[in-house]
Amino acid sequence: LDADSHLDHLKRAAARRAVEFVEPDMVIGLGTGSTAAFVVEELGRRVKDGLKIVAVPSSEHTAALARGCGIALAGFAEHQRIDLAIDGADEVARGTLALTKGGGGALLREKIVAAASDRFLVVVDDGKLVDRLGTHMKLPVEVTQFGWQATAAAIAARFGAPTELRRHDERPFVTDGGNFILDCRFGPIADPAALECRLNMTVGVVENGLFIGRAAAVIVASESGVEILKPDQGGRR
Ligand code: A5P
Repeated sequence: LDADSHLDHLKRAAARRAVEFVEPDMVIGLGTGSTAAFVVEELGRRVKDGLKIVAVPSSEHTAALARGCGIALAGFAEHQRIDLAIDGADEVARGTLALTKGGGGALLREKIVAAASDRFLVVVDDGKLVDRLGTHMKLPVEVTQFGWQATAAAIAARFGAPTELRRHDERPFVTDGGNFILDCRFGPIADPAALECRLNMTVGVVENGLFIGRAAAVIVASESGVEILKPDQGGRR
C-alpha cells in the first residue's frame, strides 16, 4: 500500500465502525471531507441493504455524494434535530476531544449540524491526534466577504495571529454560505474554549473551526486497529 491508500484504509475503517451506530429511522447528520466521504459510502451500502434513514448533509459536496449513494436527504425544514451526526476533523485533542475543523471549508454548516445532533461522532486516522490544537493546522475562521480585510486585521491585532485569505485556483475560496475563510496561525492553543467564544465576538466573523465539548466520541483508526475514545472526565462537555 502506498501512503495515500494506507490512509484511505484507516479512514474507511473508522467510517465503517461509525456507521455501525446508525439505526433504522434515524435522522443522520453527514459531515464533509475525505473521511466523511467514506462514511457516506458505507452508509450508502447499508441503505442499499434496506436500512431506512434520512440524512442532513453539511455541504453541497456531501449532498451530491450522498445522492449518488442512494441516501435520502432532508434539511432543517423537515428536521430541526438530528439523532446522530458523523464527521471528520483536522485535529483531535487527546483527553478533551476538542477539535479543529474546516480544512475543507465546511465548518459553519458542520457546526450547525453538530449542534443540532443528539450525538456527534468523529472519525479520524491516528495522525489527527494532538496534545494541543493548533499544532498541525492553521485555524479556519469563516468571515463575511464584506470587509474581510478589516476582520483579518482585527483578528491579527486582537489575537496576534497572522491570517491568510484562503484561495482556490488563485481566487478567494467561497464557502457554501457565500463567505470567505481566513486561515489563522495561532500555534498551539492554550485555551480553545475561550478562543472559540472570543473569535465569534469579533465583528465580521461568522464562525470558527474550534469544536469544543461537542464530540460524544472519537473513532480513531490506526495500524493496530480501531479505538473509540470518550472525552475525559473533567474535559469540557
Ligand atoms: C471540512 O470542512 C472539515 O471540517 C473536515 O471535516 C476536515 O477537514 C477533515 O477532512 P478529512 O477527513 O478530509 O481530513
